[in-house]
Amino acid sequence: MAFTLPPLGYAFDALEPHIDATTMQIHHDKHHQAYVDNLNKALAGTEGENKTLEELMANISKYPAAVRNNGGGHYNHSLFWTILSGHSSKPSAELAAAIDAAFGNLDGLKEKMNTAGATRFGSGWAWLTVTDGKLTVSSTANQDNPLMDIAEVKGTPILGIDVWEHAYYLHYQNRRPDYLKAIWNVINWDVVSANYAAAK
Ligand code: MN3
Repeated sequence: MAFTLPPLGYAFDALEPHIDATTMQIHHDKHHQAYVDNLNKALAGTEGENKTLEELMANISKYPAAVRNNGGGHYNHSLFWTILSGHSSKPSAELAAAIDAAFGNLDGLKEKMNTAGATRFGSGWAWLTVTDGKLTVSSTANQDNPLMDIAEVKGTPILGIDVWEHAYYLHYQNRRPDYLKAIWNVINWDVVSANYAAAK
């Protein structure tokens, strides 16, 4: 029943030049693997061992910090790999209409997400979430996410951007805003659109 590392689904260099292959390899094979291993270690022999990741997130306040940090890390990265792609795509008509209604247009969404990511002090994530049927932008610290019962803004995340330094430092060094600007070139809108349809 132990959690396992999901395959990346594309080559490490698929997101070049926006996200470099070495960053992707270390991020997936080392960082994400460590979250999986440490989550399994933290849950071993406890009742949490038989819970799904979503069940753990929904009741995370009842679990030790190791489950919150590593369970969040496993959930967040599992989503992150799927919402990235080297192939160009665009939001579905349905998602595009929701983005226009909430943020004016796609650039309005990008600006709001990039501000959320750039102003998150230290490590964390920027999120596009469906909350009560509406799109909301927020950010969380560390490996927290909007599925957690402790989250300030709760909902179903459909797009998450990792703003930990390990996500961008090799290529962008301290320039987090440049990484945030570039990542929109490799967003997999087919997956984000499907996430939206499922979440609303
Ligand atoms: Mn990360």
